[in-house]
Amino acid sequence: MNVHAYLKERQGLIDRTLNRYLGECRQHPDKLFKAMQYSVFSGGKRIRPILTLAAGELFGAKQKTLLPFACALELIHTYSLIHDDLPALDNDDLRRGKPTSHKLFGEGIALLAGDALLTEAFDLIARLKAVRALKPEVVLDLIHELARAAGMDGMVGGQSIDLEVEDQVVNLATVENIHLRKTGALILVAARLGAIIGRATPQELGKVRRYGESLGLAFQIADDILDAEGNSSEASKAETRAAEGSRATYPSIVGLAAAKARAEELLERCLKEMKPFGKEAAPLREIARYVVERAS
Ligand code: GRG
Repeated sequence: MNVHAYLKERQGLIDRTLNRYLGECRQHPDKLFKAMQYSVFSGGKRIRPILTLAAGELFGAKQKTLLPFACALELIHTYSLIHDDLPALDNDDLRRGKPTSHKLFGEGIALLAGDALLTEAFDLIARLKAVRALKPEVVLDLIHELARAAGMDGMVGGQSIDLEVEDQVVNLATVENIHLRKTGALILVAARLGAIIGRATPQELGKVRRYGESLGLAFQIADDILDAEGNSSEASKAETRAAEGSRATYPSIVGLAAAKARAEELLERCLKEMKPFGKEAAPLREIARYVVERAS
């Protein structure tokens, strides 16, 4: 399987679907909608929605039922990036090599664009016909999983702990806990949503959970390795942060070689969890390889 061709095809599908869903929104106020569109279509890799599709398809779920949840996740991810870039948090001028939302639209509109994207994510799920084909109790479970992963128990909670320990000397366990929540929760839930829609058994869901947890942590370690080696579009930010001494990362605590070894170990765990599914799980295996090998 050619993972790059696979990802490109899937990115196209997600982009077209997001474009269609946003096209159906109330597109006013104009400036707010433009700010939402700008960040949604500024070159994200779409890893989270692609994971939802891949996990769902492994269990035979229909693409049209998976897409609303996949796209909702991408909207939530986009909101988190907009807010993370604001002066109150990371105060970044660039994201994906382009001006951040608040640099173009002002802080107030950027804040609101993030809020609106988060709300729109749940509106999508509530309004789309394809979701109504699912049993109401399944939809509620999916919404519950998504909300928990995005909120205090997941991404927002992780970001909050990250802020609390800023400028403190932290150990590896704390860094892993922050990563598992701040970055890992959305990656994990991306795979879980697909598997739940595909009616995976509890045993299968356990495998998907362990795959998603390992992948989430590996994703952040790989991202930090790319930053540390100056190979990411965010590398200049990492340099600034390193100069300020504000953020503990896996490579900064254990060094680059050990961070790479840890990412490889997590990749092996992902592959092990997917082994029983045979060739049907090739996309999930290749996504994990892609995430880790980007940084090796
Ligand atoms: C502000 C609510 C709130 C949360 C902030 C996700 C997050 C928490 C902050 C974003 C900044 C950051 C470094 C997060 C770590 C996760 C990460 C590596 C995000 C980038 O994800 P990619 O690589 O981004 O999937 P693209 O650009 O491809 O969409």
